[in-house]
Amino acid sequence: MKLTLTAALLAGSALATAATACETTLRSSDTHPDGYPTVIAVQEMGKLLEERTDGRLCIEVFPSAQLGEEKDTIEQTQFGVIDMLRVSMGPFNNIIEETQVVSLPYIFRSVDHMHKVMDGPIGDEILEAFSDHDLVGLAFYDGGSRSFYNSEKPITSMEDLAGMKFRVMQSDIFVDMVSALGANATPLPYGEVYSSIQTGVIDGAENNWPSYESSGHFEVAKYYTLDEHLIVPEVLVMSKSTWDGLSAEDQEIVRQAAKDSVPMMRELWAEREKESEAKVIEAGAEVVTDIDKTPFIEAMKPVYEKHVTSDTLKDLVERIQATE
Ligand code: BDP
Repeated sequence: MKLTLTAALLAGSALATAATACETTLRSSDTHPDGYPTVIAVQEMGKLLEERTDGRLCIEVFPSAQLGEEKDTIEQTQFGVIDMLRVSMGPFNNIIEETQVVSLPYIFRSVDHMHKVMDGPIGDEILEAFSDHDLVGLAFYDGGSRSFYNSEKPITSMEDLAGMKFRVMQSDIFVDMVSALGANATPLPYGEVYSSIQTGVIDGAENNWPSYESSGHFEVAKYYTLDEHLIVPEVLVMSKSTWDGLSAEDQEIVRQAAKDSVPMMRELWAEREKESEAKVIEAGAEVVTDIDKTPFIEAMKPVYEKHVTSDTLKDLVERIQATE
């Protein structure tokens, strides 16, 4: 039997939790359900923390948006009500300017390009930007690439999107991105997407394979078009007030444990992308893979013109594009 990395880690974590008694348990929020790569990665980071601090620090992950939708949990983490948060960079766009650069459509040529950028000095600068907003940026996780899906028809060209209504994450860039493609955007919390498609309030949304699958959106929106307009990394942050309560030594251990969870997360992600794709296709999703992205990329010029106006963003865009 082939035991996947996910299954192996889940089996291990059940044993580990049973034996734990921690001095301080950090509460970490995630919108995704148990077993999702981001949730497992933070649980694994918690195990590293527990080992490396001799039980001074552990992490408990609250999955499935138990602590709230992303926009609210960002605020709660800034206020120190939640200690840690794994979230998409998208919902940070209206708060932290530097995060906007990774939300620009087609800014990354590929996931490899995104890794190169986020693993280097540009990624460090973006993590650093969180510290002006009562947060500490710890690490970036994978979020694959995002594509459109809908309940109405297969989208085979940009023209097919005309007049359709899509949910986007709560960020002005995504609203303008959808408008530039000739469609209408409705910013909504993630948890409202399923019922909004089901009741016809929107025609569809956009996301990566694992989210499209785990949210069940494929059940109500079976047409998925691989236009891959966004590659938005995920970020793991800690509340500044929690951080300030840690010793310098523990801060360093936290930072390192977060970084050490990244390679494992990427492996889990790659595995899950394939599993999710296979699962939705098996369940009847119709996938359009043969799509000419050139018109989509060209249509994004006004989005860049409107949003990339400050020196900070212009410089980041230039350096990202120059990263080989
Ligand atoms: C998923 C991200 C999650 C976002 C969600 C969304 O992992 O953080 O909440 O998309 O579209 O891919 O809101």
